Amino acid sequence: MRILLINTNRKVDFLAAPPLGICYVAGAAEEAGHEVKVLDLCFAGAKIRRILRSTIASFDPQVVGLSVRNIDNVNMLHPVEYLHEIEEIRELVGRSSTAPVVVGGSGAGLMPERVFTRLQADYIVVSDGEVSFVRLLSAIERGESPKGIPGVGLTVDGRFHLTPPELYDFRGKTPDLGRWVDTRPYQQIGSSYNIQTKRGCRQQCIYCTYNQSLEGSTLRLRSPLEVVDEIEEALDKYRPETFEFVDSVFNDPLEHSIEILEEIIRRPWRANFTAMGVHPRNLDDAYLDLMWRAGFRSFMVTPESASEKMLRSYRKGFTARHVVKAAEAINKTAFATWWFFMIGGPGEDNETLQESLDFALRYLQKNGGPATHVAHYFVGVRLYPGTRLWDMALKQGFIDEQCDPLKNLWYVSEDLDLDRAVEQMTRAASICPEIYLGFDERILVFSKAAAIFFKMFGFPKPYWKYFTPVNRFGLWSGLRFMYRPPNISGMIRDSLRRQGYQGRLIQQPAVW
Ligand code: B12
Repeated sequence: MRILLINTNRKVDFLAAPPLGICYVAGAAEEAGHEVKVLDLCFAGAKIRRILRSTIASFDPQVVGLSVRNIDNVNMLHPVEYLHEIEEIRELVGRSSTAPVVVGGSGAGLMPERVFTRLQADYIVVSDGEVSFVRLLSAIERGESPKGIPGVGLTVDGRFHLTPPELYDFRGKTPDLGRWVDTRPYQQIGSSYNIQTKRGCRQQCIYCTYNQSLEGSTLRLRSPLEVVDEIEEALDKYRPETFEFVDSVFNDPLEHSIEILEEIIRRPWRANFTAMGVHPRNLDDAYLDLMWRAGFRSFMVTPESASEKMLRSYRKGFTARHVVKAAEAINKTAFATWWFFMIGGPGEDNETLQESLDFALRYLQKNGGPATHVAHYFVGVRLYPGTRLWDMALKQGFIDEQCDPLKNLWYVSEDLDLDRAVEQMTRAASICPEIYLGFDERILVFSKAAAIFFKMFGFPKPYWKYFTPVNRFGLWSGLRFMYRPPNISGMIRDSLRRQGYQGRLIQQPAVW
C-alpha cells in the first residue's frame, strides 16, 4: 500500500525537533513491503495547504499517518496549545483524501481516547509504532478488524477500544533520519540530528509519563556498537553539525552510556554531541571527561529542584548533594549546560523554592569558572492521567474526574504564597542573568532571526547558551523585566480557576 506519514509538529525555534519517531515507523512500513513517503510540515510555513494538497494528489495515499508530538508546551506562564493546528491538518487531509487516518506519537500516547476523538482518527497507535503500525496496515490491507492488535485503538460498536501496547525489543533498528527528512533546516536553526540509544525509563518521578504509555519502565537498550555505527553512517552521509541523544535519561543506565561514549572515542572521526535529560547523579569528573572527549560541549540537566524535601516529594531518585556535586564538577569544565527546575510540586513552599533559586545563585551564576549555564524555572506541574500526581491532584481538588486532560491542567502546591514566590523568582532573576523564568520562553519567537545572525558570525552552538548574555544585556539596559506579564500570580490563579480548582491558592489575596 501507499503510506503517507505526516509530521504535524510545527514548533520552529532553537528546540526544533526532527521527527525521529516517524522515521522508525517509515522504515518498518517499507520493510514490510509498503511504499512510504514522509511529509515534514515543520518548515512549511504559509504554504502548508498547497504542500498538503499537492502531496496527497500526487502520491494518492491508501493510509495517512499523522504524528502528534506535542499537545501543549507545558508552560503555565506562557501557555501554548498545539492541538488546534493539528486538527486543521487533519481536516485538510480529510478534504483531499478518503484514506484512513492513523494517529501516533508521544502526544497521542499521553491521552489516546481524547486525541483519537478530537482528531477524528480512524485508528490510533500508542507507544512504539513500528510493530503495531505494520500489523495495523496488514489488517487494513486484508480488510480484517485490527481489534486486538497491541497498541492499536479504534471505535468498536460505537465505543473507543484500545488493546494495551506491548513493548518490543529495541535492537537492530536504524531510523536513517536523514533519508526520510531534510535535516538541514533543523541544523540551520540550531537543532541537531537525533539519536535514540534506548527505550524505557526506570525512574519513578511522580509527575512523569515516560515510564508509562510513552516508553514503559523496562529498559530496552541498543548495543553501543549499533548506536555508534548509526552515528558514523549519518556523519558520512549527511554531515550534521551536532548529534543529540533524545533518550528520556541519557546517562541511565550509566554503564550503557559509558560504553557508547567509549565507542565514540575509539572511532577515527570526531563529531559534536549534546543530550537532553542528563541525570545529576552520575555527573562526576571522570564521566564529564569522557563526555568531553567524545565530543560533547553542551547538555541539559533535569534535577527539577535543589531542595532535598522536593527531590524526595518528586521521587527523583537522587539527593540535593548529588545536584550540588554535579554542578561543582561541571564548573571545572567548559560545558554549556541548561538546568531545569519545576516549582510547585507537592510540599513546595517559599523556603524550598528559595533553596532552588539559591542553588542557581551559588553554583550556576558565572563566577570565574569556564562553564556557562542557563537555569530555567517553570511554575506549576502539568498533570497527566495515570501518574501518581494525577491521583494526588484529584484528592486535593485541583481537578475532578470530568476534567479534560487535553487542556493544560496544573498542580501548584498550596503551601506556596504565590505573590511571594513571584517576588522571590524575579528578585533572583534580577541579579542572576543565568536565570530564566517560564514567561521568558516568549523570546523563542526571535529564534529564526537570531539563528541567521549566529550563523553569519560563526557563533558556536548550542544557540540557547546565548540566553544568558541576552539577559545580561537586558539587566544592564533595564529591558529585562519591561515586558513581563503584569500579574504573574494572577495568571497562575486564573489558570487554576479555569480547571475548576477552588482551593486556598485562589483565596489568597492578590497584592498586585
Ligand atoms: C527528547 C525530547 C525533547 C528534546 C528534543 C530534542 C530534539 N532534537 O528533538 C527537547 C529537550 C529539545 C524537547 C523540547 C520540547 N519538548 Co520534549 N521530549 C523529548 C522526549 C524525552 C523524547 C522525544 C523523542 O525524540 N523520542 C524518540 C522517538 C523515536 O520516539 P517518538 O517520537 O515517541 O516515536 C515513537 C512513537 O511515538 C510512535 N510514533 C511517532 N510518530 C508516529 C506516527 C504514526 C502514524 C504512528 C503509527 C506512530 C508514531 O512510533 C515511534 C517509534 O516507536 C519526549 C518524552 C518521551 N519520552 O517520549 C518529550 C516530549 C515529547 N516533549 C514534550 C514537550 C512538551 C516539549 C516542548 C514543547 C517543551 C517546551 N516548552 O519547549 C518542546 C518542543 C520541541 C519541539 N520543537 O517540538 C512533551 C509533549 C507532551 C505534551 N504535553 O505536549 C513530551 C512527551 C514530554 C512530556 N511528557 O512532557 N523535548
